[in-house]
Amino acid sequence: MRIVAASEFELKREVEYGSPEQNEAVRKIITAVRAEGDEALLKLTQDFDRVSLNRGQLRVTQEELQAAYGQVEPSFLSAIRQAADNIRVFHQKQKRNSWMDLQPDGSLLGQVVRPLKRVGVYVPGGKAAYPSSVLMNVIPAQVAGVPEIVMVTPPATGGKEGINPYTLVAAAEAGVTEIYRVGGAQAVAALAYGTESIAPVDKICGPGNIYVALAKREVYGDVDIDSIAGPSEIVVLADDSANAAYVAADLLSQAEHDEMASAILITSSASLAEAAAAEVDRQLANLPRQEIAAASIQNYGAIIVVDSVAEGIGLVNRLAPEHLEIMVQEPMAVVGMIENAGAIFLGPYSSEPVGDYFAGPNHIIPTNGTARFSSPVDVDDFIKKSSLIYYSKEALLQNGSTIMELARHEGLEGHARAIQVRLEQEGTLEGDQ
Ligand code: HSO
Ligand code: ZN
Repeated sequence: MRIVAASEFELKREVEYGSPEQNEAVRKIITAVRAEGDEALLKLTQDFDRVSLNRGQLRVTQEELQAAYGQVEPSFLSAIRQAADNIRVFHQKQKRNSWMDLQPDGSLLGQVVRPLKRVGVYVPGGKAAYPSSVLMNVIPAQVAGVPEIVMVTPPATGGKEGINPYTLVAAAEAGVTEIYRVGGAQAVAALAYGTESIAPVDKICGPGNIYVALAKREVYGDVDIDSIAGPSEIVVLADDSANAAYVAADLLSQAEHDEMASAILITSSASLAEAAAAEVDRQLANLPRQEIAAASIQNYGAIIVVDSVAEGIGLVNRLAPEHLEIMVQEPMAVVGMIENAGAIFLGPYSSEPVGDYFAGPNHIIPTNGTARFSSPVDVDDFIKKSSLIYYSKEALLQNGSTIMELARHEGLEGHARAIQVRLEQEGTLEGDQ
């Protein structure tokens, strides 16, 4: 793994917007699904997934769900339940209450918080179908009170084996209410606009391939979408107290996600830099996903040596990483100075996978420097708020002329008169015409 001085380090950031051909293909798919509904879904599933389904097979049945429980190990079920409990408890803390404030003049102001009614969660097929990500997308929606949570996922290629049973069990445990066997841009179109079998949703979440990402961008505005995730990122900030084997293992834990994942160590210790670089090589040698992790380390990885932890903090804040691990003598003394990071892991025992799977905070976290202005997925992503305004007669009489003043400055006489008519009927119109 390359070791560089802070002054030499340049961050590579690549955001995928797709080729014109890919965008065009996605638009065609969306148009077909809008025009032909289920018929288009079945045809596109045949074309792309090589699976022929009839309309009745689009929805996964209760029996299939039951069968999936029979196909997973009891230890998996127990693990997913413990993780789901922790995630639920954490997200319950984020719930907001509606509120109302009674003013002395008898008026009331407030905010009504309501869950979205129907949410769609995309789950990719194949190896990228992470049960943990199903929990992370679905549980916040469920805690928010969303009554209908729909999952879509491509049918397994070849058709016969059906959907990954681990995905199905995670979905059921998290509280998904409907599951459809459809993937790609066509699934996003179905969720956005509805078909005979799939009712449209208010928001579409979850990761997918480039076609899914482009489709989400395309339907945004007609429905809400979550942000489009980039490859995983980890920054470890460490001093000479850190254990090189732990640092290397944690870097590799994210490098193995994707050839484009980025794993960066920032350290004030030249000896840790050397030791961690050697450890990365040693551990890479027998990592099952060696190829992916090695490519990530090669192209996007770096060990950056800084003069001090303070300089390292400055660099972290500029990178705004998705995940930050702080492995310095006193992590609690550093955390207050971190301005930009999606999730912060403190000390030697808070390895990133603790958060990826289990602790409770969400693992869907802003990437590509967007932690500068955005936050991990949470309950707020699945609610909406309505403002409440009740003005008493007294309040209107007292403030009416001020409102009219503002309206007339904007040249909106109709607005002013809506107030004026009340002031005229109800009493005083002091100092006004
Ligand atoms: N680290 C990934 C989440 C994940 N890890 C899923 C394992 N499974 C995204 O930040
Ligand atoms: Zn991960």
